[in-house]
Amino acid sequence: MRSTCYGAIKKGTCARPFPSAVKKSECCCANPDHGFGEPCQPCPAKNAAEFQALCSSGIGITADGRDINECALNSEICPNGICENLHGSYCCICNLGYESDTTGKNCVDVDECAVNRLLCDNGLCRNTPEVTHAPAPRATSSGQKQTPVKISMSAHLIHV
Ligand SMILES: [Ca+2]
Ligand SMILES: [Ca+2]
Repeated sequence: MRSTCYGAIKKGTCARPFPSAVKKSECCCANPDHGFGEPCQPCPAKNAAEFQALCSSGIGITADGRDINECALNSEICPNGICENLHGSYCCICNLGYESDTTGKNCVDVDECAVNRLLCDNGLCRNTPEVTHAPAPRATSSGQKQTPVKISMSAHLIHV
């Protein structure tokens, strides 16, 4: 039977309900940190026998062996990126100015200041959670205009 799936459990209370009602295995096999049902119960822990019984094909697969579309389940699964459903998993395609971490499931802000120390030549570079804005575009010796965005996206090209 279908019921509400919750994205998180905070201090024992289910939080962040997802919009559509799903089966327990769609909710709990997607992520054992979810909560399920009305009243909501925490999903069985990943190493619990109950989880093995419910999710016999492992994380990301329903009880009847179908891929769980994590992107459809949780529309906010990829902050700062776009979710792509994969068989048994998902990944996040990150927005400009963000890069995926080693799991491919989180988009983290790129520290443009660390990537390119020349970004703000005569100023103090401060990383921001978006594409870093340096002072106004300026012409290079070759006369080509370079915008700050272009600099931050191609840092290793201007080390000369
Ligand atoms: Ca999937
Ligand atoms: Ca940044």
